[in-house]
Amino acid sequence: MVKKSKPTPTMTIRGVRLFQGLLSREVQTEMLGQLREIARAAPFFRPVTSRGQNMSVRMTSAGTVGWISDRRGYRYETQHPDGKDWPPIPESILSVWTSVAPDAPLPDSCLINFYDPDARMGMHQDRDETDLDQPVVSISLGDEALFRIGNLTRGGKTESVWLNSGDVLVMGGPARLVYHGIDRIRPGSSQLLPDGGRINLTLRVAR
Ligand code: MD6
Ligand code: FE
Repeated sequence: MVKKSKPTPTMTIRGVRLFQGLLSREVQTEMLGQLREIARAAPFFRPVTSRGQNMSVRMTSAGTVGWISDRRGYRYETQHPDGKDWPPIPESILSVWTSVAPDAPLPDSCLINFYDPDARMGMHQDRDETDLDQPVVSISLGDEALFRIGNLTRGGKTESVWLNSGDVLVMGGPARLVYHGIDRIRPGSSQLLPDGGRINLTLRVAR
């Protein structure tokens, strides 16, 4: 279980609120087991950008809608590319949302990204959701990742922070649309995933 009382951020960078070490090892292990079941029903796939480039992360989703990227562009869809509904978002993951975003409606989508040692994510905004007043909550599991935070427009000075397994981050309010990305992961920095790598969960109110 995640603590019910509203936690205080350990750090706020450009309005992005970071809750370092919010999830105990036990909670992380429970989530990992549930994510394995999700991946059995909705296997990870490597998204292709609208320009035809393979992304380096592998993705799947849980919830009533999941995030898809292919030659037709980015969008939320009610089904996995295999044609099946996405699995529901596990309670343990929903409870992180209600803990750090108690005033927001429940999320309908949980994007699951897997990073192998060479994976990264370029600077981007999350703006495919219908109501951009609702926050995005992100959970880091496994190897540490260098998270870069930029500005509301592309370019300019940036600040970086290492995200560790069990850290939770909230992008809401004026920080909802800041550019951000993952420069690299630190392979072997966590023992949570037996074969290494990093999983990032992003919870959203998509529709
Ligand atoms: C990642 N995260 O941590 C990538 N997006 O692997 C994101 O792109 C992200 O952490 C929106 C809000 C929080 C995030
Ligand atoms: Fe993002």
